[in-house]
Parts: sequence; structure tokens; C-alpha cells
Amino acid sequence: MMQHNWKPIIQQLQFARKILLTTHVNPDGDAIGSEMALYYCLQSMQKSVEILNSSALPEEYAFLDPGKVIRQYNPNRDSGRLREFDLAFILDVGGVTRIGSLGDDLAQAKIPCVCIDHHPENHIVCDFKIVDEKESATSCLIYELIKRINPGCINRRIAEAVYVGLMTDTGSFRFENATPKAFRLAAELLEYDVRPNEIYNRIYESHSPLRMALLGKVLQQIHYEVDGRLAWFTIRQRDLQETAVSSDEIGGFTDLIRSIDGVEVAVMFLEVGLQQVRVNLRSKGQVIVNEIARQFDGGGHYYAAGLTFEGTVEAAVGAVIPIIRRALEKRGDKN
Ligand SMILES: [Mn+2]
Repeated sequence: MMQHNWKPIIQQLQFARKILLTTHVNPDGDAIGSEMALYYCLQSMQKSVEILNSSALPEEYAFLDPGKVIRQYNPNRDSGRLREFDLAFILDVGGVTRIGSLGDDLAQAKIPCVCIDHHPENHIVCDFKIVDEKESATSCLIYELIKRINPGCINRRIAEAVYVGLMTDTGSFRFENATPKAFRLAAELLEYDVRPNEIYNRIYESHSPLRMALLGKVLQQIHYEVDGRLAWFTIRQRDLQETAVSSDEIGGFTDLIRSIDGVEVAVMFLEVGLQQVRVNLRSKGQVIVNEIARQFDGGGHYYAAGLTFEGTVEAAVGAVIPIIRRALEKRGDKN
């Protein structure tokens, strides 16, 4: 097992008074859970802590932030005062472009940065880095840090935040990264009265009927290629408008399409702006999709990755699909 050298980070923390936490665009449960767990811990140590993210907080994770401390980064309002921070934590991010607009401004502000992450091939340039791809979630590393700096602060809300990261990143304990260590940590967190059924329900069983109506539409328009091993679909602005669904409600669609028998890779093309498409890639294991995402400045995990494409949906499909098609054809039909 990898030994993490927390010492330099703990030293930085001793002297830092004002601390910034951030994570990747379109944050997931691990991103938000890691931020909130560390936030509560640092707050218990009388630090002044702020969370600024480039994207808005997805509704399904709002229960982790009852005090509404997570704010969306606004360059006009916030960029000038980034220098006020003594230390910044970049959590669950593998590459600087994934931080969004805050990334460049943070680099310019020249404040010491700590990166804590579990993505393979983390490219972040940072003063202090703890990156371990063997960890099931970034929140596991955050828990390790908390145990070193203030174990007494661990309570139900911290345990819950760590658990959300662990549960969501392991696909509710069914992906390859659901290791013995992950289950042991889950057991430890449950000792703090974390309730798995409640958390699962809040995140995965609280979808609006409108979202399901949109999903129904999507299910009727799946494009299958390479003998059904590739499945892709598009969601356009007008689909969202017609169904009154916001783009941050559609997390999980791509995972669902991957669950279809025979599908090896599922891809979603979501039109988020006039010339901007969010592309989600999910693989069952034959194709490593973060390599494909990286060709477009995206990233992620081997079997779950994403990228943002500047252009139309048609252009995004035209650019991404042939690469996956080739990867699948090269791979042959090995099951
Ligand atoms: Mn993660």
C-alpha cells in the first residue's frame, strides 16, 4: 500500500489562515463530498474556509451543504480577491482545464496549491500533491488527512460527505475500485451513523418526473454502432426546454445506457451552449475512455470520462464517434 507523505501539507495548514477549496467542473459526489468533509474539518480548526467551484452545485448533492457554503466562482467578483487566500486545495481534479475558469485565475494569483486526487495520470502542476490512483475516491484521501490533522472533529456530517464520495465513485460499491479497503472504510463511516439507504435514496432515487420523461425520449433515440457495442445519444437545448429539465439533472444517463446488454461504450452528447457540447464516456472495460477524452482536453477515469467540445453537436459526434468506433473494431469482439 502506498504511503502518503502528508507532512508538508500539514505544515502548510499550520500557518494558513484563509483557505480555498475547489474541484472539477460538473462536480460529482466525490468532488462535493471531498470539499464538504475537508471544509467541516478545517472549520473545526478555526480556519477561514471558502469553497468556490466553476460549476453550480448539482441538486442531488445539495443535502451535503445545508449551510449553502459552496458558491459558484464568478471571475468579476472573485478573481481580484484570490490573493487573499494563503492556501488552495484542488480536489479530485486530474488536469488544470478540468478546474474551469477558476484554474487559470488561481495559477495567476500564485497562492500555494495542494492537489489531492485519485485520477490516473494526474497532470496538475502544484506545490503539494497527493495522488493515488489506487484510492477508490478522493474523499478516502481526505478522510486520511482529517484523521491526521483533527481526528476528534469526525462526526456524522463529515462521515456522510466522505461516504458520498466513496459510494458514488465506486458506483454504489460495484465497480472494480470497490476494494476491501473501500468496504472497510464504509464500515468505519457507518459507525458515525451514516445511513446508506437514506444517502442512496437522496442521490439516486429522487429524480423528478420531468427528468424521467426526458430519459424516455433519450431511450427512443439511441444510435447503435459496431454491432451494438457502441451506443450514443444526443440531448439538445430544445430537448431540455421542451421537457423543462436543467442540464445538471441528467447525471447518470450515460451509465444507464452502458447497462444495456452488449454495449461496451456509451456516449452522451449534451448541448450545453450554442457552441459547446459536454461529452460523457462510459465503458464496460474493453476501451479505456479517458485516453479518448484526453485527446480533447478532457479526462477522468479509465472507464468513466468526460470532455467539453467547442462546436456543434454534429461536429462533436463527427470528431469523437469515429475514434471510439476504431477502438472497438481494433479490440474485436472479445468478451
Ligand atoms: Mn473521484
